[in-house]
Amino acid sequence: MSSVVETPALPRFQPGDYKSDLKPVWCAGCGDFGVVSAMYRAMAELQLEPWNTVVVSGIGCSSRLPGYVEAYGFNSVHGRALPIATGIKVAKPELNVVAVGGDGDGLAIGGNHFLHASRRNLDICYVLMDNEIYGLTKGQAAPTTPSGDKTKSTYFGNPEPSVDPCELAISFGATWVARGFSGDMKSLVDLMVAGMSHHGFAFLNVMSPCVTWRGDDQFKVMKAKLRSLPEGYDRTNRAAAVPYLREKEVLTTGVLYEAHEPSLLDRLEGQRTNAMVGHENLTTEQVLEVFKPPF
Ligand SMILES: Cc1ncc(C[n+]2csc(CCOP(=O)(O)OP(=O)(O)O)c2C)c(N)n1
Ligand code: SF4
Repeated sequence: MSSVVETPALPRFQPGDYKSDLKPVWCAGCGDFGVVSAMYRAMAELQLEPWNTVVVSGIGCSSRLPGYVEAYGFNSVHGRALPIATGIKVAKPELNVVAVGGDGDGLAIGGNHFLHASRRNLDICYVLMDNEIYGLTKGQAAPTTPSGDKTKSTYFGNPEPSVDPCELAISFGATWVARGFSGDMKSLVDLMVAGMSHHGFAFLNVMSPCVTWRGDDQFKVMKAKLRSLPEGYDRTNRAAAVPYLREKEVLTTGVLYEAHEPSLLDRLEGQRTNAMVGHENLTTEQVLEVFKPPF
């Protein structure tokens, strides 16, 4: 009897299949290269179909990322990645929706949308590429620029207190919140896979150095501040992350918070189902008559 050795089937998509024909124009050494590479690997791990996936961004160096991914993409308007991602998810819930952008895009002009996207808890994975500066417009202070830091717009040192994006996401109602580093590929891929698989709004804050406007040692500075969560950390406790996020000079990485709650679409579907009890066999015209506003 001849023995047939079966070769295991290769996955349908390899990381390289998600690489578009567009060559990134980021500066050599920009942390965003690590983020897009991690995204190719995470997409391959999840075997996401490019034709069922959309990557949406605002404006900024980091917001160029959708152009480098072989999927649907939308490099939209400054600060508007999340409302556009929300519209896409509501109109086409079957799509995998990933939103990306910078700390300026997402926390300054787009800060209001971050609040509402977090609390609506739609199935969107939001990757915030945090270089603590406005890169594209040449180095002005952003909401994550540490207080006291000199930038092009804060010559005597940043007079404003900075915000922690993860603390904001947790208090706004995001149901999965994590922090990674663009220089730690393995952990970043794992975080992206987990965030993209999460049911609900997943927020991933990726520390991603800007070598041009934050100094070419920002990589080292960020790396020196990274700390992992301790063994036994309870990520289901909403308040547990806060002390770690408020530690000065420390950037805590890993999954800080995770909860399993209905998304906005689940809640709407629940309302629709309840409202239809007793009206199951009606025609569309009859449904419109039953639910006519009483004025
Ligand atoms: C309505 C509007 N306001 C301001 C700008 C100018 N602008 C473009 S990108 C940007 C900030 C980009 O910073 P960030 O989102 O942190 O991305 P990075 O370039 O650092 O990746 C600003 C202020 C704009 N394009 N549109
Ligand atoms: S300016 Fe900064 S954020 Fe923009 S591409 Fe260059 S290194 Fe990256």
